[in-house]
Amino acid sequence: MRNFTSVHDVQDLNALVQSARTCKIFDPLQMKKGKGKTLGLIFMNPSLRTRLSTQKAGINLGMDVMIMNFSGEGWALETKEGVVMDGDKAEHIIEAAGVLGEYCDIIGLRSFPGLKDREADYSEEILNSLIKYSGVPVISLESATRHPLQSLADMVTIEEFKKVNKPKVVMSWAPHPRALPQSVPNSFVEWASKMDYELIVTHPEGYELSESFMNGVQIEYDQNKAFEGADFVYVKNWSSFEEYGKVLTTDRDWMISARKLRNSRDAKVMHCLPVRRNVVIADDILDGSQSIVVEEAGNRVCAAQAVIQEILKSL
Ligand code: SN0
Repeated sequence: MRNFTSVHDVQDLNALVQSARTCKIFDPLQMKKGKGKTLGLIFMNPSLRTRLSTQKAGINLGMDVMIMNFSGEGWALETKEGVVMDGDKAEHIIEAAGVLGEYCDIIGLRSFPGLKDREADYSEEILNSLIKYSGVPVISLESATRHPLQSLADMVTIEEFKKVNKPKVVMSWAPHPRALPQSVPNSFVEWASKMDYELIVTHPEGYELSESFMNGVQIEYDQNKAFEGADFVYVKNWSSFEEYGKVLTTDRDWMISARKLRNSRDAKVMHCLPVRRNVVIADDILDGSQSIVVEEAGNRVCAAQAVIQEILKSL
């Protein structure tokens, strides 16, 4: 594997999930794998889990890790090619990427969508320019359309907690006051549909995700019905794909609470975090035994480690 931007970069998904689980067992030899190599992590947007778990993964592999917050600290970046740069953007991605490639052996990039221009967001301009001009492997730390490190950690978490061979996994939309990316849900369906799960997506009408990610995954518009017999409920808000970037409803009735899950099979509740309490998920779930959101976040380290380890093999 050279780049890690989506599940399509993964040759053997089950082997990668297994490798992530193995990374949890401390092995002193792992510290040698990345010795003398530099991992650069570039953030255009805020981060807690992705930043620290990827840094920790790099440290566990013996790498040197450099982190830079571009928003605020870097030069304002131009990403369009062939433009006259006489505005407020001081540096072009072409040079910035080339320079990062001089300093780093692997680069991670977080770049959220603008949620205004669907075509621009879904073309993944910044991520693709970094791949094109850096000359080194690139890891997505959540791009405009996907969050593959999160999804890998999610698959590891389901594998760890599942009690039946083929669990019923329900991804549910939940209300949120702001317009959020489709990256996490896009990525989750893309990964979960490749696993041996009964996968169902539930959301209000108008929140259909792009068919290129859904690929025929079943939608159940009745959330209560979707939750019947569920083993896992994966909660996430996203803004509309069709009416791009719009918040169509904030209907509080879609919030996940203990009452909502009473017909599930004592479903474990997952969320990528940060989660707004009593808007997205109620306290009675987050403070109870059904929530596995912290364990899920813990798995971000072994997921990142398995990916970096795989890329190091190609260097
Ligand atoms: C991001 C998202 O993609 O939805 C990051 C998830 C890993 N979440 C947010 O931006 C939440 C912001 C908020 O105001 O609650």
